[in-house]
Amino acid sequence: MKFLNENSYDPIPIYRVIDNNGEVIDRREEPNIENEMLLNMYKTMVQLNHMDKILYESQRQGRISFYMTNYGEEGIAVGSAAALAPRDLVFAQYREMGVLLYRGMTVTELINQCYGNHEDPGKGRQMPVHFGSQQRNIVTISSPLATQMPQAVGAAYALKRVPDNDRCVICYFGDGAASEGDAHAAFNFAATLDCPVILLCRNNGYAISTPTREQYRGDGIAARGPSLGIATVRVDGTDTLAVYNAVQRARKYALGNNKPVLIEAMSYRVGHHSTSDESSVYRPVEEIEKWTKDESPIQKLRLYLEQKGLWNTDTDKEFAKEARNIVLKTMQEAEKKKRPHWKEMLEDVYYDMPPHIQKQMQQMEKHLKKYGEHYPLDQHQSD
Ligand SMILES: Cc1ncc(C[n+]2csc(CCOP(=O)(O)OP(=O)(O)O)c2C)c(N)n1
Ligand SMILES: [Mg+2]
Repeated sequence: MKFLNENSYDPIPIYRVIDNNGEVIDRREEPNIENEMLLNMYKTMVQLNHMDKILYESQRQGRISFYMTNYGEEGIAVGSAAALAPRDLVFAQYREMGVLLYRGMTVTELINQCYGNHEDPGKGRQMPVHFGSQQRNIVTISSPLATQMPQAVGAAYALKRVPDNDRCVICYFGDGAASEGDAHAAFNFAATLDCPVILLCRNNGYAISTPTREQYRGDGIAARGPSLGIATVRVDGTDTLAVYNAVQRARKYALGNNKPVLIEAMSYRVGHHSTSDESSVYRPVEEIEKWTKDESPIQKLRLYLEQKGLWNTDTDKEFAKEARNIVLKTMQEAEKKKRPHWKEMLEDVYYDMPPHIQKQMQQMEKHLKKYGEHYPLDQHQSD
């Protein structure tokens, strides 16, 4: 008799396409992506980076209430989005703004959401970065961790039942979210119901202050896949081309076989968890420096593009300026836009407003007629 443990197996290797200098490790694995698309991927990552810098600062200045940066994980969002079809359904966690940008959400739309002004499709009823877009097949983000996971699997099951289905589902989640009960339920439903879903774990080393060494035992999230009968790969999440290949092949496999795929993308959360966190309290700065200096996904893709003769220092500087200016200009515009009408807070929950909400609306109306001067109504849209 012999007990098996994680040392009974070799660790699952990390799939890579380029090294830290942007050099292709094995030419056979270099994806065949057109130059224009490669540049678009890189530019989206740079745009995301400038949005992060400015929106983070704008929270510090009290202009928005909350923000979460994507530093270090730009390649996961953009590499995966580029490998999907726009019709594929996205269930995200909250650190995947690059997917939305790549899907064509404009800087204006994203910033309007963060400001919660009247042009925000959520009408200011969600926290910043809780985006959604029906038009782009992106389901609105939920704050409670792992909410999206059983939902994504259920949606994939529904798609499978559509005749001649050509859409898959991608579900993004963090290493911390993977500890939720819902994550385990989602994995097992995906496997046993044979759902065409890509379960993409962003393993960035932390769940707020909890490092992954305290989050799980065994060989990470990837090791759970084979045990449940899910095709699995572990990739370098700072290597945009490796993420691209993994998701492209996962999509083909998921749709071709009506089966799930688990991808564990290894990366590092370079920024604080959110604007409500101060990570220097629980991790050494040297760790952050290492990942910023050697493992930046933006830098790796830039070096690859430079080697292909598609990009250089001048184009980089010029684009960075453009990317920064568009964020600054959009922010100024977003700030001037009025907040939603107060009535919006009671609308859209039910298709037809039930009597008890109608009553609250009338009470509020009466209240504001009498005491309106005590509220900043001039900042909101009016009738
Ligand atoms: C059910 C639930 N518990 C706790 C939280 C608080 N919370 C928000 S984000 C987070 C960490 C999640 O870490 P991870 O899934 O690794 O994602 P990352 O932030 O690293 O991208 C926690 C504990 C929550 N939102 N929902
Ligand atoms: Mg994490």
